[in-house]
Amino acid sequence: MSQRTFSIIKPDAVRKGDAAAILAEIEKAGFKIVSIKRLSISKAQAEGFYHVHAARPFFGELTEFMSSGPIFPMVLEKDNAIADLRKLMGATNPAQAEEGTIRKKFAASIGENAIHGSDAEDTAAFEIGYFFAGYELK
Ligand code: DGI
Repeated sequence: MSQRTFSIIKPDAVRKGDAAAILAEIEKAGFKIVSIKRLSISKAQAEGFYHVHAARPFFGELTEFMSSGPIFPMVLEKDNAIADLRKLMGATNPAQAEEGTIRKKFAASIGENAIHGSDAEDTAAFEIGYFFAGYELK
């Protein structure tokens, strides 16, 4: 069944000029890009997005990083999109990411790991709504 997920090309990848190469991997893997934009978010906006991680020791570092430069939030669609994007991304820590994954190719560290992807249907719905209005998702 066709499913939507939410992804972000993170500031490290945008800074390195890897955004288009990552988008190419995503399209090659069969995802349709439903909507995409380039913007910068404030630390407070990053804290709202990552609220589930608020108690984690890396929360400050994570939200500082995510507000450190432009990002590309996007909505992607394909059969099994949520699980398939997680597979394409690879492990959170690029040192543990499988060969051929986006994080293996483009991420430098567990903190600066190139790409975000929703981990479940409810988080995908929250995350899509955080960055996109309904009229942007036709
Ligand atoms: O769903 P993931 O992005 O693979 O990973 P997650 O939901 O466990 O964590 C969300 C993000 O938080 C992750 O992409 C990078 C950051 N993070 C996770 N663990 C660490 C971390 N950042 C730092 N600096 N150190 C960590 O141990």
